[in-house]
Amino acid sequence: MKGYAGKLLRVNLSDGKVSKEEIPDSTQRDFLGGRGFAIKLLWDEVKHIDPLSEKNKIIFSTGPLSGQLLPSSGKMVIASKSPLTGGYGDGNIGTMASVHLRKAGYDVVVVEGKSEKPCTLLIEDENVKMVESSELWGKDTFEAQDLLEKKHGKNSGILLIGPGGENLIPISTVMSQRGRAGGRPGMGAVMGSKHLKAIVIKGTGNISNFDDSRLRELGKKGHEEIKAKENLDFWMRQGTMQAFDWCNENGCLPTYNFKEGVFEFSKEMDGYILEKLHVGRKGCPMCSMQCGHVIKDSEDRQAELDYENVGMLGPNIGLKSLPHVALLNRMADEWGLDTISLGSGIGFLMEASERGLIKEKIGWGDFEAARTLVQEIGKGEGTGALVSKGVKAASEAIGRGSHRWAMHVKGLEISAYNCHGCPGMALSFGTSPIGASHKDAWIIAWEISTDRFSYNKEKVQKLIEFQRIRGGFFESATVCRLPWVEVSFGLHWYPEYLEAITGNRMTWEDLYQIGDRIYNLIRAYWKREIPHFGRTWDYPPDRWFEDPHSQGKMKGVKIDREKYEEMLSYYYELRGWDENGIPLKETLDRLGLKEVSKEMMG
Ligand code: PTT
Ligand code: SF4
Repeated sequence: MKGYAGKLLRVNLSDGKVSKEEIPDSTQRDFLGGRGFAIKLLWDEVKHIDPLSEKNKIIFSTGPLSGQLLPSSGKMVIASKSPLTGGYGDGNIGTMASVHLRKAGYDVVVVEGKSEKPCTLLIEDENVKMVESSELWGKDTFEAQDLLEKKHGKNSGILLIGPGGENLIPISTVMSQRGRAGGRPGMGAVMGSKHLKAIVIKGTGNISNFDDSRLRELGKKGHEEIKAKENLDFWMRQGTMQAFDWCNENGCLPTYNFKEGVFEFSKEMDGYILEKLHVGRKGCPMCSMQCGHVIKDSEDRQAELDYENVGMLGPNIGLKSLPHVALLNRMADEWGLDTISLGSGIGFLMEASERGLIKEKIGWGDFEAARTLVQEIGKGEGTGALVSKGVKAASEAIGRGSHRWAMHVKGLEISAYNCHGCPGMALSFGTSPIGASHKDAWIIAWEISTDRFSYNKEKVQKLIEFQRIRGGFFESATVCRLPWVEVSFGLHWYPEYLEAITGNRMTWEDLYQIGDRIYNLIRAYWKREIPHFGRTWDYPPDRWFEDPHSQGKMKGVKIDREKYEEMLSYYYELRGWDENGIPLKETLDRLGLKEVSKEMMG
């Protein structure tokens, strides 16, 4: 199909074999790209294996919109069977590697097997080879990025892991460009398990689109629309950090391991403080609203901050200094550890210490202790080792009721929204297809601005609409969703882009159908890989049901368990799943997944 290279590059690191395969038109049509291609490949090829064994595969996947001259299109999905959750895992990264991969003539790279020695995969158009890179092993992601840029050029697309991934830490992520991260559910560890330190991509070709001049015109208009948006100014000043003040105002800032929703020191570290400390801006390729804000950390080195990072490494661990948070953020980037899981793990240890469940004394807001813990977590040593496999594993190791306040869903740590007073957002975390990520349905802003405390059907319907747009379309198309979310960039542009790229006119209804197909296949994957998977995997932690906030305007608020169950049942009904959350045969068949239903139902 036009707009796709139609090519998948497969590299086996065990024997060095490289092959180039056609991506069937039917896969392009039915799964669109990105996450859609990734789950199709995992369903077909990665079954009942240990995620850190050489039998696992890691997939780097773009979509038809990736790398095009369109707003915020420099994105890529990284997916695998997750070593953190045991189910489907993916993340979305902004990187020059996305642009170069498309120019090199591939839509997807699948890496399988395991190299004997640490290696870098070098993709230069047609030429693909493994290069031994023992000299990079052990280096942090900033140092390794510098060395790779020196060797291959500043402009090449580089994806790499830090010592966290090398040490097979299940909360490690993949990094790019000193500050872009992707693959929260342990994608860094999967690369590490393959001895794959980095992928370097250099592409020199062009994407062959149906109507290039129309696409150029549409892209130009899109960029112009974004530049004219009224709320762009505030976005450029604070980026994702504009959520910080808003969350505190609305009692949903994760504070003291999600015990509270307001932080008494919030004014010392919010988006307005960020504006004062701002020394530079970074972001993804092809973006005219770049959101990465750089400040000087407490060691006077540059670090990039985003809301999730600040929420989880700030209030969630009781830390109130933005330069200190920036330092922890930079360390996470160097080690290649996911900041959300890291902040959740450190918060968990602080609470365990407070409750006397571990012997170490780690006080809330203790910066030096947090700094030591980042290193321990990255090495899987000392006290930090307890949370290096995530808070679910930590609570299973400690026991004594700690699962009640281990803040995760399906084994993936909850991102920075405390939902004691947001049942719709709690359901969004509960039903997200990778575990507790806000990626698929950030319903919280809509929820707070409408009927916040209710458990009505409209909320569930809205949640599914968001999942279809965010988790279905944006993850598969594969482009950044923030122009739409943050500056109200029109959704109507996207079918027009697709038409100029592929020549096919698609409606949003068609795109929803693709999203539903992807969601059902991901759900089937969880069930196939974890036979006891079911309804209880869609619950948020007990803390949200049982420990009401003790402060702020949300004092006394918590979620009603029975009403949550009702919303969940309605969610399953709308999705065409049974009461245990498993797709019904007729749902899979209707979505063209007959082979899947056959395999599942026997
Ligand atoms: C995403 C998650 C997020 S979401 C953040 S901040 W956010 C954290 N960033 C980390 C980081 O930084 N360093 C680190 N070591 N770990 C980190 N973990 C956390 O990872 C990111 C932006 C952001 S900033 C968001 S909301 C949007 N996410 C998108 C998405 O998921 N899909 C999509 N189509 N568009 C998106 N646009 C926005 O991208 P994961 P990035 Mg990311 C330093 O990785 O696994 O998806 O988890 O990609 O290039 O860094 O851009 O307030
Ligand atoms: Fe990247 Fe931010 Fe631009 Fe999205 S808005 S493409 S995350 S820089």
